[in-house]
Amino acid sequence: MKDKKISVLINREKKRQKTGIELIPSENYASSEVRSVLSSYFVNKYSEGFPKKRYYGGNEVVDEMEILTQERAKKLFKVPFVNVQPYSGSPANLAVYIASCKPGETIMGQALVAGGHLTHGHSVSATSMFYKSVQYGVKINPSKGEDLFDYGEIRRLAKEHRPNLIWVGGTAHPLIFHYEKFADIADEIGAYLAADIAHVAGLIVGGVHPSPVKHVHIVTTTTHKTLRGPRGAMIMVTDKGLKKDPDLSVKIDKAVFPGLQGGPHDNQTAAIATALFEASQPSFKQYAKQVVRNSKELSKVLSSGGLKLIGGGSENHLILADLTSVMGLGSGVFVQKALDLVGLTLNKNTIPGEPSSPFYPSGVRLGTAASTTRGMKETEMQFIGKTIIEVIDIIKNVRLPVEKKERSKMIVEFESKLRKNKTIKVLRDKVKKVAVKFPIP
Ligand code: DSN
Repeated sequence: MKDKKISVLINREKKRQKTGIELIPSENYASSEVRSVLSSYFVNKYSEGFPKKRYYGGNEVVDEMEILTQERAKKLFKVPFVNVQPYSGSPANLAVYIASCKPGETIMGQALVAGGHLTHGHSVSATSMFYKSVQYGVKINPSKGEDLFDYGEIRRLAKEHRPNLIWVGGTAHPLIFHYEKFADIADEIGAYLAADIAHVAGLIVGGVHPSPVKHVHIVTTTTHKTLRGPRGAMIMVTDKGLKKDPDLSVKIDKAVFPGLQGGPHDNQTAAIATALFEASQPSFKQYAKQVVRNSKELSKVLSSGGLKLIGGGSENHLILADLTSVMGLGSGVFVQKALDLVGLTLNKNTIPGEPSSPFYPSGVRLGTAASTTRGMKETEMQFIGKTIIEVIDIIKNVRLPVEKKERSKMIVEFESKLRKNKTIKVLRDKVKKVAVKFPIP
């Protein structure tokens, strides 16, 4: 029996992905092999527990598959232990808390507004409800070429609050992470250091971003961003982590199951194995290199078009643009919506020291992981960058109403007016023409 309604929606989504250009830096295109493994017979199985230690029968094949996934991850990331069962990044990070801290203990992470992640101790996340969270930020106005982190300030906070666990890693950080500097601080106070490499995992295995493995105790990652796998996550323990606590890997396993999760999604685990296989091929190194080249090229075009880029540009796959000088406070929503109309998908995002609010932030975040998977190179980045600047030029006089009640109505009107704009229609056609030249897997 065919589910026609879902078929229609799948086809519409496929068309949207094919005819537009994906710039959200946490998104990518999994290969058709990964998508096919996701819908394999593994979808039918329950396997609570871990290989050779299951609560259900019939797991002999699943055991082999999960061990294969673990071996591939260990080899690729050069770690002695991995748990490949977390459903996604947030549960993976929560498992790290359970394994390394008692409820109520202190943890420290990069603030979301400064480019961190909700699970690194944001006030609305379980990670600050059950733990005492201290947040560090980034420099608001760093000098040219300077690191965004103020290590003196991070060290001061660490010494004052003595967290048990420190996070390094973010979701809107355009520069390379210097893990060794965080390690110096964590080691000084005897804290666990966990690197959340969700955004840069593919760049690390591709050799274009440093690996945290030597410096940290725990590494978490999602598998669907630059790593280009299915949605999912992994938690790794390093040699340094096992030296600090020889039971750390057992604690991580227990935190994932039975601490937080039930049966692992075996189909997802198998698809992670396939993604790890793909990431170990020489072509993946070329991919990772091109992602960074594209991001640098796109940064150049956006900068010369008058946009202020946080960190002065990009050293990875990600760009964070501050729109305040061009369109005032809280204008990310207008740029996101206007670009959606031309088929360029990015997301509104807070900027360091956000002067507006997380729902109406003053920046946009974009990246090159997905477009590079389609084979786009510098020429296409120039086209994308120029189109973004052209769209911003059309809407540059729009301002977010100060009165909160007026905002949603005004945004609806803005969008419907822009939909009729002739230049926007022309740009939509141009984006489509470029996009369809680069097939999605
Ligand atoms: N949602 C992810 C991102 O977009 O970066 C973080 O979890």
